[in-house]
Amino acid sequence: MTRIERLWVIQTTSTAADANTDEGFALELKRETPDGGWLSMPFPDLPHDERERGRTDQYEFVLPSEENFTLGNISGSFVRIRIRGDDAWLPSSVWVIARGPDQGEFTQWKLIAHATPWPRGDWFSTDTAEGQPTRLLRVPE
Ligand SMILES: [Ca+2]
Ligand SMILES: [Ca+2]
Repeated sequence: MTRIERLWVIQTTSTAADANTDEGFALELKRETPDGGWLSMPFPDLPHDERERGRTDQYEFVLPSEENFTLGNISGSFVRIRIRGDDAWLPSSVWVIARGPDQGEFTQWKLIAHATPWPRGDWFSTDTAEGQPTRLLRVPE
């Protein structure tokens, strides 16, 4: 069982009107243990204006050492993005890639979500008239 050490989120903001935002976000992973709840990690701040229309942003997350998510079990059904405010955001694509410990050429990788195109009605917002505060990154059927 290979432990996930790092995750990357690569997301493009839609070009639709008002798709951009300056709100904060968290990446949340459902723990594999029963009643384990969700691990919530804030998206790091990048040194440019993030989530502008048409912009692609890439974020790296290092999982806390005490967390034990495994490459074999993770999927987009256990990963969600949370918005922290009511300036709604709409992506056009979201990719999530997980990596095990660095073992050189034997390092294990897994693509765990490739929601592209992102459903055009699936806005993020804490204002439920405009969207939902969290959305899973399930691959569309
Ligand atoms: Ca912005
Ligand atoms: Ca907006």
